[in-house]
Amino acid sequence: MKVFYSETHRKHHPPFEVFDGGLRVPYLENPDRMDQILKALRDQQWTDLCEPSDFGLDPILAVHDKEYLDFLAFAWTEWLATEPRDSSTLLPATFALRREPQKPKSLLGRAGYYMMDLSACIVEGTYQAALASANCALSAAQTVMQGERATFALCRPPGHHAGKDYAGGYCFINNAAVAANLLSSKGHVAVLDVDYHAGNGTQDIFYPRDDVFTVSIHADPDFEYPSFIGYADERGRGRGFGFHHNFPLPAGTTDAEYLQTLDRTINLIQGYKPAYLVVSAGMDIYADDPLGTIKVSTNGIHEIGKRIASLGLPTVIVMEGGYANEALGRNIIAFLSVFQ
Ligand code: SP5
Ligand code: ZN
Repeated sequence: MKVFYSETHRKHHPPFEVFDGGLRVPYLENPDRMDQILKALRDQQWTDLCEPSDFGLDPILAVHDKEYLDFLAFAWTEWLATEPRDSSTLLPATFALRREPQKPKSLLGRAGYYMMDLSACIVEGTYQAALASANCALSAAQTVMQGERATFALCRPPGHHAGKDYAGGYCFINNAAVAANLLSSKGHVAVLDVDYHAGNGTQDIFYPRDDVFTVSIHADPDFEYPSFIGYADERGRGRGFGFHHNFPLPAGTTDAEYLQTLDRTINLIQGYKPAYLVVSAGMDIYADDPLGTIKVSTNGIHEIGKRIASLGLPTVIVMEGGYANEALGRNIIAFLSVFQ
């Protein structure tokens, strides 16, 4: 299986994030995640590590707002120019309510406009890393369009929390959405998001569309991040109505319960008859994940892979979250190995 990966992610390594209560903690979405996965992938003879191609900005701008992308491109330089007391990472402390907010000129004002939380830390290499990550997803999509059965985009930073004009949850460019949008030029696409957190960015981006069918299984936002979106009654808008589905789960969900829900999503996707499948593969559903409360085992992850693979669709698998670094390698292998 072709695995698209770029070393450029290392340029994005924020020194900390801010947790509930204002606690500064070491950045959980760190480069070591990739090292753990790479080590495991290199041990398998069926994996073929490939550099992504550069697709330029057009396929990214097909999903994201131009002014938002410009913000990402220049934020770091502008941040240093403000001569902040602590320049280690750009983080605003005031956020825009999405009630037709005005967009201010000041850098911190725009950061608050374009960010939804205190984990989308911008540092010097963030934009470059985000572009390289999107190119991994685009390269994987192109490979599947050329006839491969399945490819893996080993994306970092992840993408599914990023919307058309906002960053959040460690995400800046929505890699899965950019890939799905490229595929949609060739046929209908289904996106299945199994990351522990609701894929709010992907949901937002495709909400009005009926040519990309989106389904997300995740911890109930009633108790978990991202709190304000990801509920079962959100089904799409306009011609997109009926083309989005959320499956919120309680804390403590076991393998058997998770797989029951997964089977429902598999049936929905089968009913849609897509030409392509994009999987937002977050490994934070794993029982020992430091951010998660869902109790899926490595075996459970293997079974999830099997059932998704049984759809028999050309599939782009996109890396999302997963913070139990020590287990990431074996969990990714457990998931991917059934697609070879
Ligand atoms: C891609 C991805 O998985 N992003 C997840 C971002 C989640 N950020 C949530 C931070 C909430 C902090 N709560 C800490 C509770 C630890 N027990
Ligand atoms: Zn997640």
